[in-house]
Amino acid sequence: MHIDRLERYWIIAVGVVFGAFAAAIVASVVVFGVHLPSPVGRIDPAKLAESEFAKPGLTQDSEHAYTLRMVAKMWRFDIGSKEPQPTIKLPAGSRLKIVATSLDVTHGIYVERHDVNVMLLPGQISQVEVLFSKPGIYHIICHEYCGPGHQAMIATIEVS
Ligand SMILES: [Cu+2]
Repeated sequence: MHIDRLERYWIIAVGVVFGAFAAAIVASVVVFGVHLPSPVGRIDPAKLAESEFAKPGLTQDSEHAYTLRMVAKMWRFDIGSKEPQPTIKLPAGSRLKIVATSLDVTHGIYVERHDVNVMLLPGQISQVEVLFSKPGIYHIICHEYCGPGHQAMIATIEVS
């Protein structure tokens, strides 16, 4: 079969580009450990009271590492406080592991000025880590429309 010279160059160029894309994907997974966000576990929303989410809140794991267990529900983030829009305080340089689930409908967490954007689905446990290197006020915001009180779903992280 005859292939024109210019056509052959284009075939080779396209092959090289696709090869580079494939190599970039493989390198990002193997070398840099990039992976798709995935649930860390499953949980029955009706049995949260018998689970690790029975007492949501902040725990300190080590000097600069904290875990925040959180239940999203219409329409607040439950982190163990009665406040409708709770606040937690962390020292600068803290690494916060957020372990969260939803009690009722699809919610989400977006951490202001940080690379965190996670969906919270009933029946699924989501986990994400975020480093608060600079002092400031950072809001955790529900980014999935979840009903008429959605805009009030805010928690605050005060980093000092
Ligand atoms: Cu919402």
